[in-house]
Amino acid sequence: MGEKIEAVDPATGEKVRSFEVATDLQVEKAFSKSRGAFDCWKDLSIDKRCEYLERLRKIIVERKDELVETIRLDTGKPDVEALMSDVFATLSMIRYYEENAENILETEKRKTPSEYPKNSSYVDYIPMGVVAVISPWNYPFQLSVVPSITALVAGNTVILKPSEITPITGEKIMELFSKAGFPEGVFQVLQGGGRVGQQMIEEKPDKIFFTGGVETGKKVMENASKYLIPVELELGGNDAMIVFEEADLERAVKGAVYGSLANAGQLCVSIERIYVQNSIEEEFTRELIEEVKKIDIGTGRDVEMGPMILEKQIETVKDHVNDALEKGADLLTEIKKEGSFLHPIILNNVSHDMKMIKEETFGPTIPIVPFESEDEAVELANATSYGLNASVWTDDISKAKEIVSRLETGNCYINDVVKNIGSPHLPFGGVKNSGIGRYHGPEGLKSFTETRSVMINKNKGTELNWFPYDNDLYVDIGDLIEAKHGDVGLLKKVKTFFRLWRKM
Ligand code: TXE
Repeated sequence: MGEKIEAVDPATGEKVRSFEVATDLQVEKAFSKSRGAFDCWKDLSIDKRCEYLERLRKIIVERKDELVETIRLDTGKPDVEALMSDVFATLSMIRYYEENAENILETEKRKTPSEYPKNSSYVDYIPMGVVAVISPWNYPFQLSVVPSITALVAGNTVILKPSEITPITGEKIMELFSKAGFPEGVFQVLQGGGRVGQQMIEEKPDKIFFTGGVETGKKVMENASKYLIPVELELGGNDAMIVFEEADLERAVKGAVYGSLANAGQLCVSIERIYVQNSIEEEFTRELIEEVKKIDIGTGRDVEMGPMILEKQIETVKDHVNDALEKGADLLTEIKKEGSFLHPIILNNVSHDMKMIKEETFGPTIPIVPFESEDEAVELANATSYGLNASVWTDDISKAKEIVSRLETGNCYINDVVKNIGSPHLPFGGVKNSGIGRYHGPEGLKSFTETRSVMINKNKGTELNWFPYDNDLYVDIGDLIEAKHGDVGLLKKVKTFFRLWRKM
C-alpha cells in the first residue's frame, strides 16, 4: 500500500476521500513524459496554444458551479469567495493571455550602437522547458491554474503539485485540462506533500514557481540552488492599511473589514495591520466593531467567512493573539471558536514587539495601531520583514502617491484593498521576505521565458575590433571613446565617425 493523503472538509472535520501520493518513480516518469511533450508544445504557435486556453476557459465557465462545490469541499470557503477569487480571477487571466500573449512575446527589434554599422538586433522570448508549479491551499484553484497557464502559453510544459490539503481541487484541475484537450504530457498533476515537492526539484525542472510559506520557500530555493534552477517565490505578506484622517471613513471601515476577513484572513494580500491617524482612531474603531458584527460565518452562498482551512493555522492565530494579550494588547471582541470556524478578533494597544504585527497571522485578526504623522505611518508600515501589498486611504491622491513611493512593497492599492492582485495587466509579487519575481502582466509572462538576444552583421570583409592589435587600433579606439563618450564638439565627432566608419 502506497502513501496516502486524506482530503478533509474543514467545515465538518470529516474525511472526504483519500488520494495516493505520487511515488518517486511516478515523479520521474511524469518528468520524462513532460520533457517528451515539450518537444512538440514549444513549436506550436502562440495562437495555437491560446486555442487550448480558450477551450479551457469555456469549460471553466460552463462548470463554474461544480468548481465552486469542489473548492468548498477542500477549503470550506464561502461560495462567493470561491467563484470570485478562484474562478473569476483565473478566467480573467486566461482571457488576458488569449488577447495579449502574442503581442507580449513577439520578437522585439532593439537599437544597435552606432559603432556597429550594418548590424541589426532583436530579442526573442523562448520557452524554458518543464516548469514545476508548487501551490498552496488557500486559493487552490487560482494559485495553481494561473501560474500553470502562464507557463503553458509561453511554450513550456507543466507539472503541478497542488497542496496536500486540497487534493480534490488538484484532481479537478487535471480533469478540466484533459477535457480541454491539452496534448498528453503537456500538463500533469502530481499529488502529495513536501516529499513529492522535493522530489520534483531533484528531477531538475527548468523553472520552479512556488507559492507558500517563507520557510518552505527558502527550502525550495536551497534545493533548487544545487542545480541552478531559476525559482520564482510568491510567499506570505504582512500587509499594512494606512488610513488618514481625511479618508472616507465609512468606506475605509468597510474596506478594512473585507481586507482583513476575506477568506477568513487566509489570503496572502489580506490586511494584517491597520494604522489609523490619531484624530479618527476612536471613531474608526467604534465603526469597525459595528461593521464586524454584520459578518455571517458558515458555508454556502450567504456567508462572508468560512472555516480555517488548516488546524495548524488555528494554532498560529491563537499563539499570535495570546502573545499580543500577554504583552498588553486590549481585546475588543470576544474570542469565539466553533469547530474550525473562528470569529473575527479585533485588538488595539498593539505594538511592534508582538508576533501579530511582526509576522503573518493568516487568520481573522484585526489589530489597530494609531499614528500621528505621515513619516510615522511610513516607518511603521515598513517595520516588517515582509513586502507584498499595502493600501493607503486618503482623498488626496498626490499625498497617497507620495506615501506609496516610500513603502517597501511589491504592490500597493490607493483607497481599496486586495483586488489589485486580480488585475491581469499588473505584475504581481513581493519584495523582502514576500518573495522573488513577478507574475501576471507582460513582466509575468516574460518571466516564464528565456530571453535570447540576436545580432545580425551584414558587413563584408574585416571588422575594426578584430586582430591584429597595434598602435593604430589603439589610437582609433581612443578617438572613438572621445567621440562617443567625451566632451567633444559635433564637428570632431562627425569627423571621427567619418574616418572610422570605413574601417568598421
Ligand atoms: O505552506 P507550505 P504551509 C503562509 C501562511 C502559512 C505558512 C505555512 O502564513 O501559515 O505559509 O503554510 C509544498 N519542497 N502561506 O506550511 O508548507 C506543500 O506541499 C517543495 C502563505 O501550509 O509553504 C505545498 O504544496 N515543496 C501562502 C506548498 O509547498 C514543498 C499560502 C506550500 O506549502 C516542500 C499558503 C518542500 N520541501 C501559506 N514542503 C500565500 N502566499 O498565500 C512543502 N511543500
